[in-house]
Amino acid sequence: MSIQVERDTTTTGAATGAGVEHVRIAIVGTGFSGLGLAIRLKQRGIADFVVLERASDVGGTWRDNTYPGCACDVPSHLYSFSFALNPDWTRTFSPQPEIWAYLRDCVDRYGIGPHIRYGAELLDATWDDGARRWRITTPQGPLTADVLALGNGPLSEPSIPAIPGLDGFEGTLFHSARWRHDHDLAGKRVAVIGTGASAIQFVPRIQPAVGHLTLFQRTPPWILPRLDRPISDRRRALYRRLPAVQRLVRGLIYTQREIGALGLVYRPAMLARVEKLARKHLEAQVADPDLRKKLAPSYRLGCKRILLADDFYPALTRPNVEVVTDRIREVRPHSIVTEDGTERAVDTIIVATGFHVTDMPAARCVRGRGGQLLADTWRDGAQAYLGATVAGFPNLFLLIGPNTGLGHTSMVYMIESQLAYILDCLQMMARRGVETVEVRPEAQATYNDEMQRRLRGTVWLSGCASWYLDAHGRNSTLWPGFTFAYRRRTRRFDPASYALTPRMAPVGAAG
Ligand code: N01
Repeated sequence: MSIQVERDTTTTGAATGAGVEHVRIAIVGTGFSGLGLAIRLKQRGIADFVVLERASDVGGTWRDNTYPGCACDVPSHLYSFSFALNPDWTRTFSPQPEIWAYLRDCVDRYGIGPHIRYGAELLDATWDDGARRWRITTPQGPLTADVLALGNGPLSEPSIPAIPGLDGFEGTLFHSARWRHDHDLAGKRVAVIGTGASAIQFVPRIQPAVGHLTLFQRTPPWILPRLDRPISDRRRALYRRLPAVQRLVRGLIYTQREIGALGLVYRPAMLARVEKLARKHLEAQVADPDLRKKLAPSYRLGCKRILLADDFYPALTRPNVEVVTDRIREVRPHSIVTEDGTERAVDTIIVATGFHVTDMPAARCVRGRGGQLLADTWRDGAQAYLGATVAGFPNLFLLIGPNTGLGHTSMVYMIESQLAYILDCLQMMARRGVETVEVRPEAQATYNDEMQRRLRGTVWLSGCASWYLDAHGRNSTLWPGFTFAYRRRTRRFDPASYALTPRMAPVGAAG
């Protein structure tokens, strides 16, 4: 019997009859996620993929965040791919330029460069159910792909606060993730809005140069000593000669960090000891009781991201700094007015107000079966199965999808778990002649019920507001457990949770 199917049977990696290029896999983004997937594909001998990058260089958030003092708050040895350890980290917490250089080096080392399309921002990705492929649009033109992997990352779209009058500010205004290096801050009256992980890193760097710095703090963060130190030349030479030693150090750091999950997820009461440490840190660094009071958090440590800094509090004690805790009422062309009516003249405003995490903009350009927008599917909160696949969106993989974020250790570990899952799925598809995989709605629902049940009682739902929670107060961001538990669940692709469609025979094939 001959099976007639009306679909494009163009071989992968080639232009279709209509001149549209087709690839097996399209990856969005060149941060740790997108590059990690590209490297893993290459290592498996799969070369039929493209990586779509909106900018003109790789690196994702580590390319975009160039503010003074930008560095990782996860120890260097843990913040790299397990298959590409870097013996050359110069500090125990790597500065941004080193991480960015590491990612660029990975591109060269694994030959990813030819696969990357620069200036190729994802404008639209629509699942074509007839052709069983993704139709993708970027400024570089159309493209189709069997599989789409979104590695655009949760920390890629800066969030600008909705403060009345901000648009009409006539001085210089920028977000910390879009630092204006061309704007000289020397002697300027600078306002910084926000006291999150970004602000606490750049405030100590700009404080000595600016004329006056006003720090607008809505909620004080919990801050622990950072204890960053250089890694000696001898130590680095040892890691180069004996990678096993570095791997051992990495393992020890990993174990120590996992213990942190105990307090955050299972026994928030354990965090009381850490809170004591943080309070001592504040007391040791800030003598002025009024300032200390402003900086003391009144919610449970860990509810928001725990920050590490040795130089933030001291910077706030300098004579040219004022910490303002009154809410901002409005911004005027040359000033900021707080709720108590005080008007402060400023030349520059730096908003360090975080990112669109729970309302990922990329979700507004991905359409699944029936044209359903991912953003609409997630109207009541983002959810996915294993943070990786979404019902109604065949052959779509999310990297760092819902409930895969962490408050205690390296995201690279979670990313590598997801990569293993995706690769196992691709292998299964090739082996079994499967053309599409789509998670079953009931598997996704059961999984998300479990996530939300496990999140109850965690420190993240202990009463503070944070970017971990969506507009409905639901934590759609963090993984509620140990990272090795997530790895165990993603080690193998589980076809039973999916609807699988067999590959259609090409037109005219004998059956
Ligand atoms: O952003 P944030 P971030 N008016 O969302 C305040 C990662 N990261 O860029 O707490 C006034 O943490 C907001 O106040 P509140 C890391 O995962 C990693 O600093 O909401 N203030 C808060 O103080 C991190 O968590 C590294 O009350 C407003 C701040 O802005 C994530 O990126 C380094 C406001 C936002 O803090 C984001 O960090 C840097 C408003 N309307 C960043 N809106 C590493 O080292 C918000 N705020 C790996």
